[in-house]
Amino acid sequence: MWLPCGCTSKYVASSFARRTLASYLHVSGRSRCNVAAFMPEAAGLEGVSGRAALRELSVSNSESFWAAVARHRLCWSTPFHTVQDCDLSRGKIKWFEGGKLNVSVNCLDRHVHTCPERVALIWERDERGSEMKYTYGELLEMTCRLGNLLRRHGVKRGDCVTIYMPTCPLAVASMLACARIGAAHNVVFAGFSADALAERIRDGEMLLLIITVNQGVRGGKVTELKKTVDTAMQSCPTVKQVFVAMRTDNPVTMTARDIAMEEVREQKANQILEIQIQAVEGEFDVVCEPAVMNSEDVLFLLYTSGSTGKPKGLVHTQAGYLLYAALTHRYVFSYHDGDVFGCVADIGWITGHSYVVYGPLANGATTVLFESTPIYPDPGRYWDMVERLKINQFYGAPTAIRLLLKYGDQWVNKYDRSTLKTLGSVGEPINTEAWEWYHRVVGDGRCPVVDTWWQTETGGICIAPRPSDPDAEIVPGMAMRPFFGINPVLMDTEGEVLTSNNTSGALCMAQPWPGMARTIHNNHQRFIDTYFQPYPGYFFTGDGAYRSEEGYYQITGRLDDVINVSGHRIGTAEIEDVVCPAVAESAVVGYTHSIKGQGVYAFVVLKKGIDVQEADLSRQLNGMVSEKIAKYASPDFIQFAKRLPKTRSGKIMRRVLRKVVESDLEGLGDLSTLDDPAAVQEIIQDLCLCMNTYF
Ligand code: 6R9
Repeated sequence: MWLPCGCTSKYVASSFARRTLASYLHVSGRSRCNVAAFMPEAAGLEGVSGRAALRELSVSNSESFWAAVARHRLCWSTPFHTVQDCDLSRGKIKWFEGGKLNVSVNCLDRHVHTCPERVALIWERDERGSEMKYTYGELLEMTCRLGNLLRRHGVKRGDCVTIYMPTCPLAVASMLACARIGAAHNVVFAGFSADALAERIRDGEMLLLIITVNQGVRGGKVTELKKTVDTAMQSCPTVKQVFVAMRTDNPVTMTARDIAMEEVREQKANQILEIQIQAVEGEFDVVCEPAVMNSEDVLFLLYTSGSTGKPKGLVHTQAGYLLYAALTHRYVFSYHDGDVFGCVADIGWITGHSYVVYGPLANGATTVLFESTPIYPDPGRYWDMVERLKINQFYGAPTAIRLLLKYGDQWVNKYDRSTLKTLGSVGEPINTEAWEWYHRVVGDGRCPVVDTWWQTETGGICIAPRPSDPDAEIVPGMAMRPFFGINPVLMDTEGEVLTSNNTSGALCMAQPWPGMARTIHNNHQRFIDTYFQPYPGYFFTGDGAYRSEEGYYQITGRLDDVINVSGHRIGTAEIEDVVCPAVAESAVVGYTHSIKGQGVYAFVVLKKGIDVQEADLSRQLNGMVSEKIAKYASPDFIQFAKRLPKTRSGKIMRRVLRKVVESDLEGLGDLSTLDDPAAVQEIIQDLCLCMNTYF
């Protein structure tokens, strides 16, 4: 049986609940008052008299904390018996075992139960002023229809469905439909090329079905998504069916494998009995029985770049992920019932998963689906949208803020932004100038700006200025404070924990939390090697951080070969792996870029005896990277070199190349391990020439 939200009725009243609640919570009357208003379930935790005490307890007694929150915020069909069973040294992470639930029920049915007419989604379509609203009732119906459709086409619990769609209601319903029937989803960013899509489909041999649209529309430009899928299919023999929805009116060529979603919708009307339509509570006539899922069953895979050429399919599971997304959404942004939450991320990234879809919907929020770009049709797009949709929390990326800052304040001031209460930033460090502009101009100096640090791997926000006391200071450009249950540590180069403040080191987490990824699809060893082996007993984030005198955290950037272009992670090795017959070897590094945060700089060594025009080859290489990966990964600079600086064992010294590109010749460091230090001098000379030809 599925229980309504709040979980105060049947569940808490059961004797099991009373028993387990007593064992997890130390109920105390003392601390009820002020904490209860902030977080109702925390009122029962012993010794919690204020927010600081709550934060402390969430780390020192994280089981009590997470048990209380999980009981209060999720609807369970069977309660969990074990809060956590984790061993970071082995990469073993399990939360809420024994518990059974369905994520789509938590995101939809329980809100439909209490307020079916509440708007769940506002689709801010690319065409300005043509937004569409969908209530929780409508989203549930769409999800159920899709769930039934997937089931009829043989998708079972444990299967995986690839979704290659722009941000739109059907994409959200597809994700939730998978969750409803117990299938995992694998959303692939619709900006990825056919090769990148195919690679992500092939990585999991269980992937058999794809949902896409005929064409995407973004910034007034049409992208041929269905054609890209067709190309990808040439190397994906396991895919049996492709569902195609229509975003534009332009027909596309359909093959025997393709099924038009519109036709399916019409067919369905004639098959009313077959798909078991029942009348439930009056107007909701479409029923798709939710699968009863274990807490640790897979909810989704999401591919992200690592420091090798092969992207990692990170796996998130049901209960822990949903709980963490919901709690962070509620407290970092101070989301309250009735607010309109505007996260402009694409659903193809983890930010879209956690703060466009799962977090807001679990909290019964109205969430915005942004299909366009910050400058289409003009640089006022975001703020016009804020005025029209009455957005209360706006969550975006520093790269867009930097871009808009350059267009000037008038594009912001034109629009009424008085509904805004909190501004968020994610994806990369936000520089002080952009932070201050965001705060002063966009937020009129009255909205807290939360710089949120987190990763695909962490599932949700781990470090952010809020929650904290309403008047607690916020330092520009700093993520600052760990979230509930998060215990960050900094490590020195010897692998020792740095205990003092005013220090920098490798950012690790000393404790597990429910939102963290559970494994890398098909490669648990890589999961262990990447995240748990570098600092045994700790989760290694791959980022460096500085801890200030006051104990606040500031992220300083990646420590591995991953670069961050406009908030999109890309492994340098992925770009280097794009092979061109004329190229003998290449090395890719990131450099500081005023809008994108980081740009891509490629050093290329040609094969002997090759006679090509460098400009032609540059164009060709750029085209190949766009085709094999995505446009954003294309190098900004390509420098042709005679040779690359290498160690005696033959490893390319990217550290040195990074310094050269950043013009930090003082910081080149120890060159004694180089096979031939003259190679660096050659590169420096050529770099000057190369830069001159570009500017
Ligand atoms: C959510 C997301 C994760 C990497 C992460 C870090 C960088 C994200 C940041 C930030 C500085 C912030 N990053 N947020 N760096 N300040 N507030 O972006 O996930 O795509 O997996 O990227 O992005 O380097 O390790 P993902």
